[in-house]
Amino acid sequence: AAALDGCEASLAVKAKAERIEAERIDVTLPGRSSTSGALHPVQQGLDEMTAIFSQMGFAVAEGPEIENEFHNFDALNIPPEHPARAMHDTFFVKEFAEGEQSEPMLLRTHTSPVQIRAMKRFLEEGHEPPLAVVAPGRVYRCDYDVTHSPMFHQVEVFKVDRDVSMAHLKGVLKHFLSTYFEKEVDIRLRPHYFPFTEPSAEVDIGCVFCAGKGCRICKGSGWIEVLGSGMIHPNVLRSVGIDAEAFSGFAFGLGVERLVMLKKGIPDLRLFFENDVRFLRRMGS
Ligand code: 2NM
Repeated sequence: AAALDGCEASLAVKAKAERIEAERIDVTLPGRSSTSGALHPVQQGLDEMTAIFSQMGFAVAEGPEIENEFHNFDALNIPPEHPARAMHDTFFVKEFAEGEQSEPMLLRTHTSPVQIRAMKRFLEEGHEPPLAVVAPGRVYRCDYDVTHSPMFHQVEVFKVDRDVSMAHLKGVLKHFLSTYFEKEVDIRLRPHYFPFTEPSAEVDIGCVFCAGKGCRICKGSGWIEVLGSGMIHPNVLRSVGIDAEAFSGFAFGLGVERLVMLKKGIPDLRLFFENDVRFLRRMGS
């Protein structure tokens, strides 16, 4: 019995020694490093731009990517024969029946249908302008070359109230562009045409690469086109039931990829969509 006790005791000591050895931790070993992901540069840009407008008091609105012709075209004063409506510019999807009726459906070609929906909802809820909305999101066009992608991102902005003028448009643009580019930028409005605005203007900023001296990027002009804008066409206001005699509004739309490229000096649009981790790592915050 004594021999057995002795054996038991020595086995217990041995087991404990083995357990301590097995559980030994070298606290001097380096830790396991963790890698952290980052938002895609386009998403970062979209968030930054949306935040600037949000801070100015614009409400953020989102809406469906599959739209009907009313919200994407008709309500925006885009005539039935307009080339943008053609199959070769717009992705139509198989018509689907909503209830009894079936109507053509498409991938939205801009985020304006979100604006139209926001205006309609606001009026249905019994409100009167002022109404100011920013609509960020994906849009789709049948277009694919060095400077065009079939899917890209837009931010569109509008404000409707009594006595809204182009001066308000200019002020908002100047504040937005200077905040986004983190420096005081010069802006210039050039007459243009859009069906949904009258008057319409394209907006240029003083070249962020050469400070207006003229370089390859601005093709020697000292100016870079950054977005399209104008005063909302009375037909657009009427299509959602806003009294176009009493109210006016400004609106503009910009391509997110284009602005991110200008801010970050990204030379090729395709870099955004190739998902090469070397590019994504370099752009990670
Ligand atoms: C642009 C240029 C000019 C625009 C118009 C509207 C709406 F719905 F309020 F009428 N949203 N965005 C607009 C105006 C967009 O993009 C180049």
